[in-house]
Amino acid sequence: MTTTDTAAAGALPGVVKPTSAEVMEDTGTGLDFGTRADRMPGHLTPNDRFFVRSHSPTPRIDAEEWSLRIDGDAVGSPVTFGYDDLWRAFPLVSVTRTIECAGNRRVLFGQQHGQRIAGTPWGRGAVSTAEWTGVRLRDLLEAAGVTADAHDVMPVALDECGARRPMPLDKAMADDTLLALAMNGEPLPPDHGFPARVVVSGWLGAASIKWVGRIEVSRRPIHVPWNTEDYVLIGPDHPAHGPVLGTPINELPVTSLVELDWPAHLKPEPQLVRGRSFAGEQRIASVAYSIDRGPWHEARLTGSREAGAWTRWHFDWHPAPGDHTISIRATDDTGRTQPSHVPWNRLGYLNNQILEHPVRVAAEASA
Ligand SMILES: Nc1nc2c(c(=O)[nH]1)N[C@H]1C(S)=C(S)[C@@H](COP(=O)(O)O)O[C@H]1N2
Ligand SMILES: [Mo]
Repeated sequence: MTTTDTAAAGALPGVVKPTSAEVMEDTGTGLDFGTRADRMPGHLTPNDRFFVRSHSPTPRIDAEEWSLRIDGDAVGSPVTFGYDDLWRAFPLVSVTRTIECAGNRRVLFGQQHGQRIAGTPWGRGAVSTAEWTGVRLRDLLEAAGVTADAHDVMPVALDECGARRPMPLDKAMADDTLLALAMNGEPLPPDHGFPARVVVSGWLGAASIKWVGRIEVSRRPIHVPWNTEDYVLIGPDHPAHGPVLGTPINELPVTSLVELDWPAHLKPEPQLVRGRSFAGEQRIASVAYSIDRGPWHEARLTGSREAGAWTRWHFDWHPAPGDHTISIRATDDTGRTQPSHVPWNRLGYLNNQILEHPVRVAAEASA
């Protein structure tokens, strides 16, 4: 049972937490707010700055009345868990994982291709990192007697849009696929999926379903709009297969951001330029930078270099006054790197083109 107050939802803001322009990037949809790249403290994104991407308003759910049902034709014994059961009956696991929306940098994609693209107009803010604590999805599936012939596992949400997206059994059984109950040491905030959300490491954000109320386990592949028409690469390089309009997105490619405003305003003095790169399920191996499209140099990687979470880096720069471009190209330990061009896809997903960050350098900050 869920107490989602739909009657009052129209009167309540779609997002519960404050989304001040000082720390968040407002996409204008009323539901989607990015983390400002130039306001990123530390390795973990604080809960109040973590980006929000919701297709319908944040449901207000009472944990006491909430439950999670696991069923479908590939479980031997369907089960229902309450909130306290989840905290007590299973080993708790914590992992640091980055969540990135497949549509991050869509506005830049539109500029690169000379078109305006439908969908949330994301700048660079649809990526954040938290330490997630919860139970392994595997433990829950085993408790429900998942059968050997299970094919797809699909979390189903309690929000108005009934968000759902399947993943194959092996991803659901992975060590670091969680049903998260806490984020950076606190119970999940309402906007991030309270009381429970899935965290699917290294995959597009849309796989990490928030406000989960049911998990369906199926013997057959499951087709729903989020893997047939949305979160699918659609275009000349991506032929349709049956009900699927193109290539469904799962693992994320290598991407980067610079921790500066856009365009950046800098003074002509020696300074550190900082940024972060993320390689989905893989580990960042190196990050190269170039100034004004000159030779590539290696940035210095700092801190954690875990697969599934972003890696921080920096380099020294003493810029001369004028307009400049900082280019960033990260590479992961499987050799995947950021391309100089990302082919067209209709919904503007997975824009991981070599980042070209515009910079204005002047003695006066207001230049
Ligand atoms: N129930 C539900 N889960 C959802 C969504 C949603 O709209 N409803 N949005 C998805 C998308 S597209 C992304 S990118 C991530 C964003 O997670 P966040 O809001 O915690 O940053 O949640 C995913 N999970
Ligand atoms: Mo997303």
